[in-house]
Amino acid sequence: MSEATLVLIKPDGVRRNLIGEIISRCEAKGYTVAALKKISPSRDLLAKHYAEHEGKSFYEPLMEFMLSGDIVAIRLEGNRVIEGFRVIAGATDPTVAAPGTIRGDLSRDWGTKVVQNLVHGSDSLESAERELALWF
Ligand code: DAT
Ligand code: MG
Repeated sequence: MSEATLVLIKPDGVRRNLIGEIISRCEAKGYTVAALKKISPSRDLLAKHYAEHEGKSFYEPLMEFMLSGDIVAIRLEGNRVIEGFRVIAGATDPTVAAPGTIRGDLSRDWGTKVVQNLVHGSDSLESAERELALWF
């Protein structure tokens, strides 16, 4: 049976008109966009989404950044898509993310308090199920 993950195109990706580029990379890899919506999430939804990071130094800047503009939420499907999307997304820090990845090719350090790295991808089966239920 096929797997599903939550992909978010964060406000920097939407502002920079990279929605098509990012979705193209997911489709070119062979994954299926099963559901997609552009939304302006509430603080409550984001707090649930990022509950694991509450209390960390970058938590407030992260929340402010995620509230700074529209987000595109995608249910992406395919065998091993949770792991596979994180590979094509690249490392969290865009400065060192490998060339060929979304973050490595399209993002960089802008000197902000929180890393702006274009995309979110669920990091485990449990996270994917929890996050998909929050956003869809
Ligand atoms: P990822 O998005 O790669 O799963 P994460 O879940 O650890 O990374 O963190 C969520 C987001 O928070 C991440 O995309 C960017 C930001 N972030 C993480 N660690 C950070 C740090 N040490 N300094 C600044 N921002 C950070
Ligand atoms: Mg994460």
